[in-house]
Amino acid sequence: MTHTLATVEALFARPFFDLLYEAHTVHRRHFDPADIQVSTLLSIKTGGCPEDCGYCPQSRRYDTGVADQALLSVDEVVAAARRAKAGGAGRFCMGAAWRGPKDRDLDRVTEMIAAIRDLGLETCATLGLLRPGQAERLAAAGLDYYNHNLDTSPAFYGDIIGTREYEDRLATLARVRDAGLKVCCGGIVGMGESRPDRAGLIAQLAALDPPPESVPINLLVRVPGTPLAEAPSLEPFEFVRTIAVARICLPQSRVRLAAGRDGMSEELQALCFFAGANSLFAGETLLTTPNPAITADAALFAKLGLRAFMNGAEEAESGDRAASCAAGNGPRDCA
Ligand code: SAM
Ligand code: DTB
Ligand code: SF4
Repeated sequence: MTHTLATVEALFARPFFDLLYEAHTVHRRHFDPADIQVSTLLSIKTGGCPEDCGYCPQSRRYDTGVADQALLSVDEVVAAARRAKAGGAGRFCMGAAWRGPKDRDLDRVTEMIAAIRDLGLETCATLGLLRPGQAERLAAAGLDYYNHNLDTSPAFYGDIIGTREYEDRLATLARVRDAGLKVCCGGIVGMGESRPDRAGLIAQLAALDPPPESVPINLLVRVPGTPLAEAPSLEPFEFVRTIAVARICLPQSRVRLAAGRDGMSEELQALCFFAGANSLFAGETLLTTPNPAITADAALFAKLGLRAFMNGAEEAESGDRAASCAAGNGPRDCA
């Protein structure tokens, strides 16, 4: 189904319970609502980034107190991936504070990817803009997902970022797709954007062909020292609406309740899961900012009857893939 800016705005405008009911109905048609995909993040290269993204504590233009850290060693990253697996994660996501990687950087990152895959984890990387040939190198190393966010609507984008264009992001996403990687692409809300901007972001995501397999919806983490440190807080029901609209417009994608969970009540997170979020980042730090404790997430899962979704790599190990596909909650390549 085609979603224009106008149809997405119309979804946002629906009465709250009508919207939630439709989103939850769509959700159940495509997923088991008890399954939550769990990723763990690690910042493999931190701070000192030349870009000017107004939300980001890792830009060297802002004084945020984030300590710079050069690219970690393969051993350090593999040790973190082992801990993530022991903590219940199915996917390990590596983030780097680069405008984009140098070919030399990819020598080490590709080694990391191969080693983490060998642990039976899915792999994801978010390294910035990719040049021709770089996505192919990541795919050859066995990378499953590449994360690159559109962040916001085309109209609001220039208010937040000056050092890269919307079109640059779309070009990287096309390279990722053409290399055969799965796409993780979403955005951030709560940056002072309008509702039409939130609708514009979702319309752009839904227009990607094919749509991204994974869609992180981040609630801005307001970091002191960044230009968005004092952004007005987003009304919580508006955040739930954003998740619900994303679910309706991207019915087969995993919609991730991404950054911003640390400040959310259990009740708000539960509403987000009901509205169609079925993925999250687990672990006490995102890239540089806090995230709920694993014990807190485990308690919430128990209260709500949720469980960590078994990913493709684990299914291959345990032989449960066919059963999961038959139940209609397997990976998208089940068919
Ligand atoms: N440097 C690479 C890039 O920008 O593509 C990869 C890392 S970057 C930190 C990954 C994503 O994290 C950004 O695109 C943005 O969507 C998200 N992000 C960064 N700072 C955030 C914040 N303070 N709150 C919410 N999301 C944030
Ligand atoms: C995404 O959409 N959110 C994650 C991940 N992809 C890389 C990053 C959130 C970063 C939040 C700010 C920080 O911890 O530095
Ligand atoms: Fe750099 Fe990525 Fe942060 Fe932008 S979001 S400043 S590119 S690390």
